[in-house]
Amino acid sequence: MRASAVAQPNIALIKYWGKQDVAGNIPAVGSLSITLDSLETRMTVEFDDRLGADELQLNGEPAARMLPRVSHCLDNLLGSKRAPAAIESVCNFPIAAGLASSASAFAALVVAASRAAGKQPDTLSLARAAGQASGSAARSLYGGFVELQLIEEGGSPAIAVESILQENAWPMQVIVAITATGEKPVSSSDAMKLSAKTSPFYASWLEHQDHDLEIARSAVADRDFSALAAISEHNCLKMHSVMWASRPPVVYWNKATLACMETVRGLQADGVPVFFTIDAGPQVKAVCLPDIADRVRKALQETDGVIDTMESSLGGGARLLGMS
Ligand code: 2P0
Repeated sequence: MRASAVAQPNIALIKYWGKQDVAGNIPAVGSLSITLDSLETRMTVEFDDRLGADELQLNGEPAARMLPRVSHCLDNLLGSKRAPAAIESVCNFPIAAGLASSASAFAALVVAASRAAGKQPDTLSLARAAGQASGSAARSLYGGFVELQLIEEGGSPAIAVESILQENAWPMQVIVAITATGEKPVSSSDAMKLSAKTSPFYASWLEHQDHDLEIARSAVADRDFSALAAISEHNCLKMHSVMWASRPPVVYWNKATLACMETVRGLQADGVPVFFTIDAGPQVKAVCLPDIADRVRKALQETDGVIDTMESSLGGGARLLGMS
């Protein structure tokens, strides 16, 4: 059986940074994100006993380097006695450049693989399987505004994920300013470990996250844009401060990253409802209300060092495209 699924990346407004269980990939903190619409990864999975081992194609090319992580995710989902899989991944945006390509990839993978194996687990089980491969991927199983919480289950930490507001309940537009292409110098996983081990701000980051989440959750419930903007920018800058204070420091920004932040600040000074957020990469994501998206996009396009922009509204969670 062959199954295809699609998933979108998500952008965290309240960030996941740090792990409490590295082996199980359980985050140290909860997070809150928005799922995008027009950026996507499509995954097709077919299990075939005749294959000697798993095979992965990424945008039509063999992708041996990424295969172990993908195989490991399939083992976690279906057990290591499963048949070898042929996996095809097609991604319509840059990979490993701070645009959450692993989130959409693993979310689409768990949906396609479970159906190709004749299984139909509930969404939380799929989210947990995706999250084991990439923490942020757990959120891409759900649409709109999504919260990932940490819970205890049978004496062990686990994640619970839910959509707290559907994508069409509070429309937003996200404009991504691409300020560099190419892969990032340090993976988020490595940077998180370094932060936990060496940053003097890490303990404080952990301590205040629940409070930030509470403020963001209320802002979403009240559709209070300025409250969401303020806590999102604060949480983003706090995460980057943790990284900057690590040894060696982890700095994902470039000159254009800072220039984009200044552009957003300029728009805010003119009363435009927009805010920025930045993940483990140099790209800047501007989140705004849909009616002023053209103005925000134009301002970012005109910012020094911006190579390109991408735009997306909010989207739904990962879903099956078809089986054959
Ligand atoms: C996030 N990031 O909440 C945060 C903000 C980057 C900065 O989740 O180690 O690729 O695979 O669990 O999911 C990127 O980290 O990390 C991420 P792993 P992942 O979106």
